[in-house]
Amino acid sequence: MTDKKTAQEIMLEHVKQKGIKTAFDRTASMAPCPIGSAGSCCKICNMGPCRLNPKKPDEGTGICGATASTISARNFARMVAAGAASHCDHGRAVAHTFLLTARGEVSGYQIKDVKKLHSLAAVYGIETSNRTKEQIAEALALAIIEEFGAHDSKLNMPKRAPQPRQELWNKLNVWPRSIDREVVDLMSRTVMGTDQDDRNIYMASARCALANGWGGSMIATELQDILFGTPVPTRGKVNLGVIKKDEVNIIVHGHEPLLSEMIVIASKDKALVELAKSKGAKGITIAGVCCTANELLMRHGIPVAGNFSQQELVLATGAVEAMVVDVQCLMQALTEMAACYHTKIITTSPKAKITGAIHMEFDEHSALATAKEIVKTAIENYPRRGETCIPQEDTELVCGFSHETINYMLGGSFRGSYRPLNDNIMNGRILGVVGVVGCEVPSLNSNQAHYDLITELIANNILVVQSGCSALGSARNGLLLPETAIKLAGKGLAEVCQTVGIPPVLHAGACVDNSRILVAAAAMVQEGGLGKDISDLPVAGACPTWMSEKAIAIGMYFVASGVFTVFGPRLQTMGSKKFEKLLCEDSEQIFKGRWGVSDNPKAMAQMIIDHINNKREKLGINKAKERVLYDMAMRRDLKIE
Ligand code: MSK
Repeated sequence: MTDKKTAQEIMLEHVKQKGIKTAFDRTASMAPCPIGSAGSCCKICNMGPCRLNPKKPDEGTGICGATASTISARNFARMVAAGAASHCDHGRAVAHTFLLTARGEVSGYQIKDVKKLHSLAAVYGIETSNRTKEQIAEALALAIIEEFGAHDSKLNMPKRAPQPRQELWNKLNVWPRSIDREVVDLMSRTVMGTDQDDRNIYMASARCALANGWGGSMIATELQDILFGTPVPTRGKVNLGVIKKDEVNIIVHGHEPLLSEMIVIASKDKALVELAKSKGAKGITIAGVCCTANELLMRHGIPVAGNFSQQELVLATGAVEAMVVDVQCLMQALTEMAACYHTKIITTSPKAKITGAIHMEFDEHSALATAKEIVKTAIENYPRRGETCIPQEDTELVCGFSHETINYMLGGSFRGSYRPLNDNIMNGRILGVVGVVGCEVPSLNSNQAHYDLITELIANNILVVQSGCSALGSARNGLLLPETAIKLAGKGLAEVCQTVGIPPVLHAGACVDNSRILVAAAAMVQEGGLGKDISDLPVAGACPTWMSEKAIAIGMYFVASGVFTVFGPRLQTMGSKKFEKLLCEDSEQIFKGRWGVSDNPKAMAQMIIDHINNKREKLGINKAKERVLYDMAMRRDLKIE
């Protein structure tokens, strides 16, 4: 990072001069509730809310007698349930569109990745011979939709995990039965007077989180790949400079790419481009924010204007004709910011309306028509544009590292394989692999926290796989550009990355796509040489800063899959040392994976490095094998047996 003012800093000064407040100002003036942030406020009934003193962990109880540990566990569980619900509902929406596409009831969508369709059909035991791709897709869609509401079944996707992990889930009774059931179960058991045992609540949280990671999220990712294409390495650009001064700018924001994919198509419609020109614009630019941005970036190289923390700043450029939002991570303050300019905020989901926004509802049956209407609305708004302030800063990046791409890049097109990765971990050139996820929050050190952690990891020869807003922050910092990042990587990692042609920080997609990391971990185990379960691998998870409940659900499915996962700067559980011990210590005995917490990125990196070294020692690969160049004398000394 340089001393030059960043685009974000320029925009923050700009809005300050105009007297407009943003989330950065509100963060500075908002002192977090110390009781809530310790997870010690119980508001699940009306006798309280009962507030326990976080300075005296585990002392006192609520009116009903609930201990700090039970209160913390319930609050934690409800975050897991909400986070899982949102990602899984995303999966449901995609499955619904997938079914309509298979039946030919919608236009604009198609079955693009037939190879992936077949491999997913195999997971679900769907017959593929003598069937068209549409027939296979319909059978697959019906089987998947069934998994959301089944009463007493078992999800299919966890069968992709290594055998010992499956056995452990069975033994612990945490194999998810169905997606909706696990969310309902967790909400129901945490109502006043039901489950009062912290460990029992924690186990149910794990089952619900697994229904997300190895269920709803994985369904969303896989079906989106089949519909829109599995990502391959793609170049793109990130930062506020991607907004064009002389074009109609449409920002897509949220998570579900079902409509935004159609907006990309609509923006290329000749009649609409001509209409834009007739209004004095040179063309139409689509740019993204948050994970809708990640989805379009990965598949089409659509530029990214910003991540979660910058959504208001994107509007403050004054150059956005319309911001089209779908679901999740939308700040309510968007409409207030938009009102300072000509910008129209357009909501599109029946479950995500914002007071003051225009609502143009998405329906798969008329998706392209709605998309065209939205683009037209933006174009007609262009002449109303006033003064603009667009920082001229954008950074190039390479993204698109799906599990299939990593497999292909490492092993080649004829036989994709994780063998080179496993071999390089075994010979010590790569120490291990870490999935770095999370949200950048509107504070000035959030981006720095992600940067400090990642640069420390790659300097120590650890390959990083990233997703969500964390990945977009790294892109802004130039870490997704192979040329830049390789300079910061340790010698062994840099050597491997240069040979294979990958950056040391791999962008794997949106926050829903963390399921790709699970599939990659399972593939590493299957490749052999690094143990029999995910928990044997020299891998870890990290989330330097987080905002959404989804992050807690993700952390929980990483841990329940056997991954040491460190969160920062805090978990909302610190009001109970007992519950904290369950998460950060006892979890290891239960799942062979546990939580960690640190508010210091360097310390977080050290925890991870120690963990990875520990795993390497257990695997007997803790000594880096130096390459020895033999001279003639040494060759003569070689004994031939
Ligand atoms: S959008 S959940 S701020 S990663 Fe997925 Fe970004 Fe976090 Fe939302």
